[in-house]
Amino acid sequence: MSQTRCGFIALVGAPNAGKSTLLNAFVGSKVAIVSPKVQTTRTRVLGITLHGDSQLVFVDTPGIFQPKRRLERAMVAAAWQGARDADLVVLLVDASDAKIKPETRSIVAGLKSGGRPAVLALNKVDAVKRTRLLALSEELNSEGDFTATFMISALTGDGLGDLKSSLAAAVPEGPWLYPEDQLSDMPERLLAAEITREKLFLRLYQELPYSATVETENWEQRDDGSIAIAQVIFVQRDTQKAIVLGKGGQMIKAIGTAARQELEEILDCRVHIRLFVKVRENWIDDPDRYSDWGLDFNA
Ligand SMILES: Nc1nc2c(ncn2[C@@H]2O[C@H](COP(=O)(O)OP(=O)(O)OP(=O)(O)O)[C@@H](O)[C@H]2O)c(=O)[nH]1
Ligand SMILES: [Mg+2]
Repeated sequence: MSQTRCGFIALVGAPNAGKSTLLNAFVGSKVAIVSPKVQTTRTRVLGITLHGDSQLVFVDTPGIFQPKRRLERAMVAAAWQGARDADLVVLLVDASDAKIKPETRSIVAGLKSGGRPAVLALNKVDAVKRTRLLALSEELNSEGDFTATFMISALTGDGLGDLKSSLAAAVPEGPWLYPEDQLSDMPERLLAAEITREKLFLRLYQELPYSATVETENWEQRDDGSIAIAQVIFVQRDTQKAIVLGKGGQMIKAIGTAARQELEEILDCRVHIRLFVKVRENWIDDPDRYSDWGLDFNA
């Protein structure tokens, strides 16, 4: 029998680089939520996949940026922890940005000073000119310590095969740590809450600059095989509650329908969702709101 390999591969990068999109593409299933808004991912999310004799455990992390508030500090701390715990680190950079973001520069410096060689992946090649990619690659390689550079599109799949084979060859020898068919370690209740948060963000990211969070309060497997889920959307102000509800309750209804449809696909059964909106001015400073995500309140 050939020797198996298994390793943790952290995906790090500035907010919006496409880390969660890449994780989902590698796993071939929606594991982490994605939005055009920065700071979508709040905590470490695992996506597990096989390549030949290797089991690759991808660790999606929140984007790394200069944190100001408590939740942001906890998110950035979780991201660096993800990088420290991993066998390999992939730094994802949005190549379609006109300039290298200061956040990206600080991650490059942080990896270097931590003595962590990383793989550089320039993402969104579908949206950039080739000449720009080469210049960007040169500039980043002169600043940081990268073992290899890949040009990819997490969206179209371009270049993902090469990146995956290279990572599969680089993870350490050892037994597989997860069952072959496991895709993630995220509890279903949390995944369901994340999906609703994604639908909320996709519709309202301009009106609700991340002052909302979602929790699954109840999860009931019914005799007819369907699942009934009750969730609470926490917002900080009455005006935000009105926005989430929408005229005649239309907004919350649309969010619920979109979340239900996606969950039915993932869970492969009928799903009923009931959504409630609660105003909690200080949810962002409430330790209870952090524990579901495994974030450190005191980071
Ligand atoms: N054109 C293009 N867009 C992409 C690509 N990869 C990701 N995106 C888009 O970039 C946006 C951000 O993607 P995410 O995967 O949520 O980014 P992230 O790095 O996880 O962001 P945070 O969780 O906020 O740190 C979304 O609108 C994606 O559809 C790509 O290869 N090409
Ligand atoms: Mg993300």
